[in-house]
Amino acid sequence: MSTARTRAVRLTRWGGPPVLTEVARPAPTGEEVLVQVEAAGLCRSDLHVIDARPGALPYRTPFTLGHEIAGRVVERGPRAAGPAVGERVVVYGPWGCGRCARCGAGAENYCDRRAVLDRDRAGTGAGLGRDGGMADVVLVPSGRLLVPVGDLAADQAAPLTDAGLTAHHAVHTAARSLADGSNVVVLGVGGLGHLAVRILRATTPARVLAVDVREGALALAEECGAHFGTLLRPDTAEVLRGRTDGAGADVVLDFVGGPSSLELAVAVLRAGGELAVVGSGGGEVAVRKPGALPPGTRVSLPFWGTLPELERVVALAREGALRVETETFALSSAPEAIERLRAGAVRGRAVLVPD
Ligand code: FEH
Ligand code: ZN
Ligand code: ZN
Repeated sequence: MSTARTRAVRLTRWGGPPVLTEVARPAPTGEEVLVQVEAAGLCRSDLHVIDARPGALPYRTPFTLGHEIAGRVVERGPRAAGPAVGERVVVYGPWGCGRCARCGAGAENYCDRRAVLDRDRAGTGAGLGRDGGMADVVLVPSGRLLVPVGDLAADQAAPLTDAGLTAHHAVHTAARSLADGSNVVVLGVGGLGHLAVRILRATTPARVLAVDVREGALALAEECGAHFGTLLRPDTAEVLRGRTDGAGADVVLDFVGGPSSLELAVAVLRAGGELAVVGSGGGEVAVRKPGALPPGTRVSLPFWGTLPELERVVALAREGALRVETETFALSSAPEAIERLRAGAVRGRAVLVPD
């Protein structure tokens, strides 16, 4: 009996280019669920995976890329639970052990057994050592990892699982400092930053001040509801303090995480404020006393988000409170999309759609 073939964008060797190739269509067993992919978002972390040196990541090549997935359930293993065949879903991306206390609470992004999974090179999720969603189909280990999306458009749904969820988790982590009259600075208004602006305006009373190096990104920030936007320049800290009556930022959400964004964060933080470093841009900030960080600063390194938060993000989108700015590309144009993202030339989130 011939095995059906499907297409996938795969990393076949470390340091090599992703290639669109054919793979055997997987058949779900046990609790597994097979999802027909309708859209897969492209993330800066995909670039980190693609560019990783051999041995830098605890994954074995070859595997299919893509950890931001929306689609339709097409087949279920005999012990599968969750959404039925035919239901449209998004895939929760952090695949933990499924058994520890964190996973039991839906926080597989903080699985207690991550080190064991890494040691066993089991992969940390779709497109992250396990076959992902830049493909025609994706095999999901369990129905617990699926969230129904109803008739939400696929290009709107897929980015919710990473860009939306990560932005929501970062905002939620700093929620106690986002009271009425507070000021929040969003550094980087790309795939995650623009959704953070929308989530801040939809769920908090804080004044939102956005910073980016691109005029287009500031225009997007304004469309998403930012109260103020400014380009990153040597005097940006003074400009932001001027806009906050000298107090500075109660919260800084740094979606870049690079040297210059963190330098600005330290310069603009209010005493007793919060710094959430979300982006992995290679910057660092010394946490010491006395030091550059103002007294009382709380620093967090939020990572992805929890299943309950993903359900909340999907609900916000289905209520129309969270529209994602996307640029769609055909699956076969994945290399072009990857290079556009690398060049910072994508408005909002790049989303691949099987052609
Ligand atoms: C995923 C996997 C590894 C590192 C970072 C990420 C983020 O894209 C998740 O939001
Ligand atoms: Zn990501
Ligand atoms: Zn776990």
